[in-house]
Amino acid sequence: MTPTEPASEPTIFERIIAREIPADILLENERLIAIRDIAPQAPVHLLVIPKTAQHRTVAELAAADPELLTELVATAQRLADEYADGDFRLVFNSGAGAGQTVFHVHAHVLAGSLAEGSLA
Ligand code: DGP
Repeated sequence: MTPTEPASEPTIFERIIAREIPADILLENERLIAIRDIAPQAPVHLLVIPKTAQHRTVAELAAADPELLTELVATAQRLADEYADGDFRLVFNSGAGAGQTVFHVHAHVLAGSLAEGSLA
């Protein structure tokens, strides 16, 4: 970002990470946080969120920090083991046209039957 560009507003996830907004936090370490989705589309609907706000989409994360993406996937499995029977869907919405509403990369971890018409 150049000095003339305005700083973008923090996303809702940055505000959750900063504890400015409450959330049901299930797991947190230096690089990731996992919370329950506020509008669950399945009996288990969790979000795994890298703490860095640098990456908007999963492709950006994969290109910049593949180890963090690998850690995110392993974390999704751990959560599915703990909060479901170990089976889960992992959904990354990439771009507004695909339903992404928060432009801070995050994975939806879904277990159990999805709500009608939903892929998170
Ligand atoms: P996406 O549409 O892929 O960008 O997913 C964003 C998700 O974030 C969506 O499923 C709803 C969830 N969400 C939005 N605001 C909040 C919030 O304040 N708290 C929690 N826990 N989840 C939120």
